[in-house]
Amino acid sequence: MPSLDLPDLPYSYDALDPYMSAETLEYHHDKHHMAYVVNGNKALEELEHMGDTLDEVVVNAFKAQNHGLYNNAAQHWNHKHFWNWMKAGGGGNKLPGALEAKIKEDIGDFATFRGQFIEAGLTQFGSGWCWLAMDNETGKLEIMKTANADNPLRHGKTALLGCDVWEHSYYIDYRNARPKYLEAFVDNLVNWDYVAELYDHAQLKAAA
Ligand code: MN3
Repeated sequence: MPSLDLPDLPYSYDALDPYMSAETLEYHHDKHHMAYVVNGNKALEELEHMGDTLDEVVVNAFKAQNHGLYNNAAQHWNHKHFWNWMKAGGGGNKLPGALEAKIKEDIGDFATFRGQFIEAGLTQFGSGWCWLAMDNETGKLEIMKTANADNPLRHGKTALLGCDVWEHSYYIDYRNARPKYLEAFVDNLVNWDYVAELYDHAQLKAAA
């Protein structure tokens, strides 16, 4: 596949204020995400073809036990989506209907989903991510958490929503208060339209 590219943020640096500051987004996007892109490209340069798409590269790097490439390519994947999983004026319980019904069927009502998602982020020891994901075999939605760069792809699951619980994502705005950051993410930042878009795409893929 072509080399990894750092995408622009889909909003201005101060768009998510006060829930996520411009300073956090500048460091997180321009420095942390950029480092994954640069290091991922360095790892890719030394290898034969690792896949046609970023999804394939992530899964193939894991299968090859190439930790350097996996960590950077997976973090690139995670952050590409993470910027889109947030928007100004987002969050809360106004979910597109089909997605809301599916969450209710597989996980529970919104309060149950919210509680489990936040709990997964809180109990991820050290750096990592918490997720709303769909199992590719059963089609069921579930809450999961992963350490460091790891993501649902190599577990046979499709990520619909993820929250970065590395300290670089919240320390400037929340210091060590990870619970407050996770609450702000769910209540004020989630871009449910993007989550619904990924859900629709996963449905089409499952039906194909
Ligand atoms: Mn991050």
